Amino acid sequence: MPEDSINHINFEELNEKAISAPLVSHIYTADPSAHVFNERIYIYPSHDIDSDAVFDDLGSQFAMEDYHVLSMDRPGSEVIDHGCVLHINDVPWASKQMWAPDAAEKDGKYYLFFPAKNHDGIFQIGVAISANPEGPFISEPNPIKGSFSIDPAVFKDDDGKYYMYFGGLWGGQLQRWRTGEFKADGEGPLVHLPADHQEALTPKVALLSDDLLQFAEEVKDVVILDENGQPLLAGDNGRRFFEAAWMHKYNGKYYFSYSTGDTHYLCYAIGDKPYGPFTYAGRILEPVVGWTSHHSIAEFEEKWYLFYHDSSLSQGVTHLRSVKMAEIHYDENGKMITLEPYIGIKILD
Ligand code: FUB
Repeated sequence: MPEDSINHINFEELNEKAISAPLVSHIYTADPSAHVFNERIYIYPSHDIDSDAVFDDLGSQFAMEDYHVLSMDRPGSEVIDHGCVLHINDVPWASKQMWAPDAAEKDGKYYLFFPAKNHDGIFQIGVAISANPEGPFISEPNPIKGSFSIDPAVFKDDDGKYYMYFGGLWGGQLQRWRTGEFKADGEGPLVHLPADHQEALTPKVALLSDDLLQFAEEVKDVVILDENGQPLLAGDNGRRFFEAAWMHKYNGKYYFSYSTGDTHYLCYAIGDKPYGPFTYAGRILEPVVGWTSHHSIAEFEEKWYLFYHDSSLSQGVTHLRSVKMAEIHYDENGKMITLEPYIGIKILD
């Protein structure tokens, strides 16, 4: 969302029309990854803070230093903040910017997956472990070998296999890995991006090892196709992947969802296998207040919920966001009904 349009928003009216309120307001939280563990809803968000970092298109202002875990008995019940569960000072390999995390459970242990910049300024993805879903988590000494970029989302399939989806453009550095090696040359978010007529950069996926601490295979491309079976193009900004990957399964189909970044939509694409390909299927959420849009999807007692964020509590400050949740619905063909975050108010035309 253009920064100058924030001046035109009446936040009192916007909050009245919002389909949901921030789940917590004592801290800023974003990028919610929700899971149901032991019949309780756990949310693993980023913990947004104000900082002296410059405001730029590489997201330097997202200078987060730790993670909190939120949980609740059920939708609408009291939300507990379990406090700081992992701090960057306790992650030997990381230097700054603890961005969107996710979590998974296996054999009674809980794994927090998180991106951060290493000491060379390159994003990688790490793992931290706890005996409890609410942490605290102890970090592994090194990041996942061969990991890069941001926004890990770990999906457990019905056969017990775990896959990590990840990647993000601009500040998330995915474009710098086009050749398989990190290209450090050039400055700014647009360096190394494909031209508009070329195929869009793809998010990534890898099967995880049995202990969930490493990739068990080479990283693969997640291809998103258009209605003609062709890969989406880089210039298709309203539909192509930007960041915030998520996977859920509905009626036996794989739903890969993501943010389109600079066009501010949450979209999804449907496939028959965890690796895809996926065919673009539509929008989940229209633009929210704030530049970023990021989400997860989880089922609780046979209802489906979208966990997302906006910057309404901070009155539009891009890097001070608040986690929210709203019920989602599917039509009889499995199409997700697009949510408007504020009834009758469009943030973008
Ligand atoms: O929170 C920092 C970054 O902003 C996330 O990693 C992106 O998905 C975007 O929400």
